[in-house]
Amino acid sequence: MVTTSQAERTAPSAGPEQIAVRNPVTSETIGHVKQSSADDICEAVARARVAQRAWAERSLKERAAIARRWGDLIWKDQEKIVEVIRRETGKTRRTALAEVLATDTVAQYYASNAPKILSPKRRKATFPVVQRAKLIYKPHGVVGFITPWNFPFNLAFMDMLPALVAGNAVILKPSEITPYSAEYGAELWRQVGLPEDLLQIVHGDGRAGAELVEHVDYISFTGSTATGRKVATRAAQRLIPYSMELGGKDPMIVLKDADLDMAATSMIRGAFENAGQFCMSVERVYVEEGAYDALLDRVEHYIQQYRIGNTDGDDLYMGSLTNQRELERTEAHVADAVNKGAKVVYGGKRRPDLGPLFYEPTVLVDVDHNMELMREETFGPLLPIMKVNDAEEALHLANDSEYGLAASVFGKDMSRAEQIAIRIDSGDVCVNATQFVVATPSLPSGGQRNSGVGRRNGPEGILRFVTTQSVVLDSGLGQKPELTLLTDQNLKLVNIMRRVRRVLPFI
Ligand code: TXE
Repeated sequence: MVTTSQAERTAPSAGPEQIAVRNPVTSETIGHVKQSSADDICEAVARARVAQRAWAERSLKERAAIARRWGDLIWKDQEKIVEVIRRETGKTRRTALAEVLATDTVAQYYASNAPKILSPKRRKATFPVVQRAKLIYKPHGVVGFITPWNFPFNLAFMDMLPALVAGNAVILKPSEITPYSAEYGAELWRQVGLPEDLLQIVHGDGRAGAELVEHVDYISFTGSTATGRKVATRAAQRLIPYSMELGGKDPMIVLKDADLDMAATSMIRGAFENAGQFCMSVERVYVEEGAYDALLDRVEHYIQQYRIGNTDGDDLYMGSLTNQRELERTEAHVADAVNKGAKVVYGGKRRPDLGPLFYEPTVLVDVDHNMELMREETFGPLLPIMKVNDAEEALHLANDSEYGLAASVFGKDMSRAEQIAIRIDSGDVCVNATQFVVATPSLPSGGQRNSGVGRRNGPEGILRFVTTQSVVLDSGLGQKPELTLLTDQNLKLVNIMRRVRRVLPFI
């Protein structure tokens, strides 16, 4: 197990078990973390089990109060967090700040709502008066988190927050590409009084992630569909519950009555936020024929104003990509599309003058579903726009995907837009907005098909971290000791209850 103090930044000459962490803008090595061994992980889980018992004894209100304090602290410390995130991701100040603010909204939501969501619930007893039936919630124990590099602060903590409030201990394995945002956030948890060993971080590549799955009582994974499938397979073999937040290929549909300025700016924002390294990026756009030319005109107008750069300025919309593999995949998707007849109307090139991993925000037209960029997740700044005959064709194409994470529909007739939106096979959908489900902490967010299993946020996002215990309390009123349950008296009672419930179903 590697704690903050152990994960000190060591000299670049560190040994083979150390993983180098790089600043993607400067290529400079900013530190190393030690790859956790199987023994490290095993010991971390054992310590977490001890800490969890005492934590679960504390009241929900107390646990929620610590989450609130952590939210307040990250709000106060946002400048420093932004700096830590930027150093290992290369994103803009504003995008890094969005990670902090989004995490805070989740902290505030669960601090306020978890006590009610997890309070014991009364259920209907089979024999009212004689019996009481109730449901109580119990934490799983030790919950493991395996998280990616694209939002290294937000994705490390947004799911962990409800797990902790629910009474679990947590072990986090952040991406080996971006371990320091997680380390910094964990240090802030210690500052607000989270007990020792309740939140521990283990480091390393997939080997550490796979080892973690072997020991925990629940696994929450955010990352690629391919790795998610491996993790889910192992979790199923161990019969532990899990949730998977995986990739997406999110469609946007623009209806002919849409406000085209709003649609154009939203698709630019939605496609290029975090340089497109966002599972909920707008990845493909379908525009009704009647609006197509005017929409393209608006996109070309606004894209000229979309500033990218490598400075600290708050006037930038897009920074560097975080990893070389994504840059290469983005280029490969553009090359494949152009070979098959697509046209690049804006961007389409690397920007080595800004840094080794910069790529221009890129708009493509004349695209179709034979092209990789309309079917595979890109994780780079591409915006392919396709003309369709009508909304039905747009819907058909939107649903022609192995993914089903988020989607959006733009149109002034809100009820028509909503009718179309809810026919898209996705876990999240917005009308005249993009990515706003995940920014609404009261709503469960997550994917269908290859985009995942389970939901984060909302009551569903905390209920996944507890198991239920159902309790029946029988007063024994009017009962005699009997060797069978189906006595004549009980049979009469069943008969009466059946008739009563036909008339008064709420009893
Ligand atoms: O993900 P991986 P990568 C998508 C996106 C991206 C692709 C690959 O398309 O291009 O995934 O990204 C750990 N057992 N998304 O390679 O490999 C790993 O160390 C257990 C979508 O970064 O899935 C890291 O902590 N764990 C996405 C985490 O899994 C393993 C976010 C994610 O790594 C493991 C990121 C194993 N066998 C990428 N192998 C989203 N949904 O937001 C690796 N890991």
